[in-house]
Amino acid sequence: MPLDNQSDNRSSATQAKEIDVLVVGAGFAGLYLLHRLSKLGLAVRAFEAGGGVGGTWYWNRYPGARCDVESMQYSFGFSEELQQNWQWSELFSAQPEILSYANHVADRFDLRRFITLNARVNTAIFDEASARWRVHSSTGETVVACYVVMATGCLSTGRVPDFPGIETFEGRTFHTGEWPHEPVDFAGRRVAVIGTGSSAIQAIPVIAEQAAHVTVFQRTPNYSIPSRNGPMTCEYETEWKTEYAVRRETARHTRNGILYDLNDKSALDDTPEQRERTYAERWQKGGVRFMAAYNDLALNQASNDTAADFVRARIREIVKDWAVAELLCPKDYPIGTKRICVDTNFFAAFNRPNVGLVDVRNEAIQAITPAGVRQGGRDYAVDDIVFATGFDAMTGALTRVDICGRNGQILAAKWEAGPRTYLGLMTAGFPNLFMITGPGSPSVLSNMIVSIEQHVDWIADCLAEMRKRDLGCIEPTAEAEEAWVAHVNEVAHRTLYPKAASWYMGANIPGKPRVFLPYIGGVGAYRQKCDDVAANGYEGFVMAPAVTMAK
Ligand code: N01
Repeated sequence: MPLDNQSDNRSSATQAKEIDVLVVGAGFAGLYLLHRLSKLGLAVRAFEAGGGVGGTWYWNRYPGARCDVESMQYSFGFSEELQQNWQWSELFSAQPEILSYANHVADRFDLRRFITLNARVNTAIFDEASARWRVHSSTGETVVACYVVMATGCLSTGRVPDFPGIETFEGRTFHTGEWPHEPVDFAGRRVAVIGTGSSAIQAIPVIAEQAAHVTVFQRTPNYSIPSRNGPMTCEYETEWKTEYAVRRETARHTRNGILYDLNDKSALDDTPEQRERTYAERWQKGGVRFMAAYNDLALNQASNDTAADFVRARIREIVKDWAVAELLCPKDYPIGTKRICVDTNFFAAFNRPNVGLVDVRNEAIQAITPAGVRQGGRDYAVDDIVFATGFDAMTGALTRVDICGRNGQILAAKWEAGPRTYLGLMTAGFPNLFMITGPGSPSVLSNMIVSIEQHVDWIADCLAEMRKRDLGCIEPTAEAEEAWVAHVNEVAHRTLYPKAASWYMGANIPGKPRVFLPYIGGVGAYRQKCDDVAANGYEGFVMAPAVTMAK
């Protein structure tokens, strides 16, 4: 049986109807939650919508899918044995290997007994009299829990735009975030790829190697840095494993939870020649460390322009057709303010005779027809369409569940004008409902595993403290939430990020409020804030006595 398909209900844990904590999702966040909370002796269960564990890495199986944070860093640090024993085969691991790792974690820490697979949570209703959540899943099962933790991921609600005629298409369609489990053969086929975000940028070069022809429909060009991926060397692995304890701890206090050499000076402090050398070195090393070439690339437009100019020059060098290169050069937003992409041969793919680029910025896709894509009055006949069109990021997975808090308030309604949280951990009016890497926390601006571990540890420590003090109800105050929302906004608007129409701003979903969703104050500063809140008696939260939380 393939690892990712294991459905193991061997223990009574998955049968219990009244529990302490229900975890929604069994990706990396859900797995670590189950480990920490079960170790505390709490009665836990998880409902997982997928047929296996792994979250993002269970769903995103498109060709070329891999992580753009190095595996030695994009991995759990909570267990010394785990981090010493597990071996990564490449610097940047591909999806199958990361999924194997998630399955290994589930087995190694005996977590499957808590997880019900193929169970999507549809409704969660807070009963004020008993201070309990009633949670209903797609399997028809209802569980009553003191606490609910939404470990539903930031990029888990895929989105296909509402193109007219989409239902008439006679070929195959795919969304990168919900890719089939069996291999998809593109040999000899004409493929349309819609979108040029991180997913498309990884998928296009791989699909182009198989397909007869690939037509890429691009609305906004992206800045992308070569990954320079390669096999893991014994020396590199040993260097990391010897230093793991110190390196992990250092990463927890950095700006985005990733260790790389931040050049702590302004781009404008260097001469143009020095800058060119610095950027060239980073381009040669590859990966997101390019954005750490100077300390003000996210803050100062003039500094940012120097990095953006460098990348545009590289695109013009790589892409042979001048007109295609110009279309692929991002020009109207600062580099890094849409998620920087990391690629293997993306720009070079446009030198292939079987890859074409269609600009849909000025003339949008008019329709999907039975035979293909219609744009600019022209019909592009294709056999397959790959929608690499992204996600309802950060809020989508939360608001699509019918979450009903105090006084019948629905979460989606409360967040109609944008998400409101305290620390990205909880939202007022929804007692005992936690979020992992929720809006208002560093989340997608960080190494997700570092942020997941920090949130899980904070929540586990909080629940342990509540149990010690015989408390069973926690909720942020409206004032604390108001102040945090204002702070998240204020910090974001000190940067260049709001200048781009990005999914960070909700701009990819028609009608979604334009609010900067993650917290950009930095992983280290944010961790300190969370620790201070806890040390000050959970400042900004109201805690009330327990009803009957299990001991
Ligand atoms: O999604 P996206 P993604 N007509 O939203 C286009 C993470 N990730 O799945 O930019 C035409 O970035 C849209 O155009 P525009 C990473 O955080 C990580 O690629 O809105 N085009 C855009 O080009 C990433 O940022 C990894 O103008 C339309 C594309 O579709 C996040 O996931 C790998 C359109 C969507 O790009 C999301 O990436 C993959 C329309 N109507 C993903 N609507 C790694 O670790 C949308 N588009 C490497």
